[in-house]
Amino acid sequence: KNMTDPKAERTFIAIKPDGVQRGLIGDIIKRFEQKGYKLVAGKLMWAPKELLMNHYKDLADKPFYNGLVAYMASGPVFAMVWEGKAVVATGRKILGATNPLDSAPGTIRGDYCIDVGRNICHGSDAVETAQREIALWFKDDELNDYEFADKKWIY
Ligand code: RTP
Repeated sequence: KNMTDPKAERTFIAIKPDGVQRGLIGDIIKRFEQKGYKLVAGKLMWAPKELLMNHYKDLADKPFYNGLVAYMASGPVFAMVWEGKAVVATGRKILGATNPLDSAPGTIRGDYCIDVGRNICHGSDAVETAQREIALWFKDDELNDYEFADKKWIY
């Protein structure tokens, strides 16, 4: 696979336990799917604390870190990998600002939540972060290499 192809950029998107409990898996998948991005991997997973602590290790000194890990461990998460041109930055636009009171209407967080501690979804913040997070949450053989039947309708 040619990883220098901009259309092969990948991001890690997770539907947090509140998003799963509130029945938003389908809607969130729909938004990435209808945009034209390609689903490369997806699984429902009750994440171990060690995985979550590693995932959020850069936030370990924040006052909300323990609560964040407890929230993420409170139920299953729907973990996904999405692929396409500029999917990291665009994925975060689809999610909306971290604090749902700042997220624009039309974004996932803007449409569905209020509290930064219950903000429904996660998206990688940079291409390098995405690579780290994908490797943390998925085995190589869980990442599906395939092409859309006819990409000319998207690119
Ligand atoms: P995410 O990783 O979840 O996409 O969020 P982010 O990069 O936009 O935000 P970041 O600052 O990395 O925070 C990660 C998650 O921690 C929770 N948080 N709580 N003040 C608080 O209580 C607070 N601040 C952040 C949020 O769930 C946020 O998504």
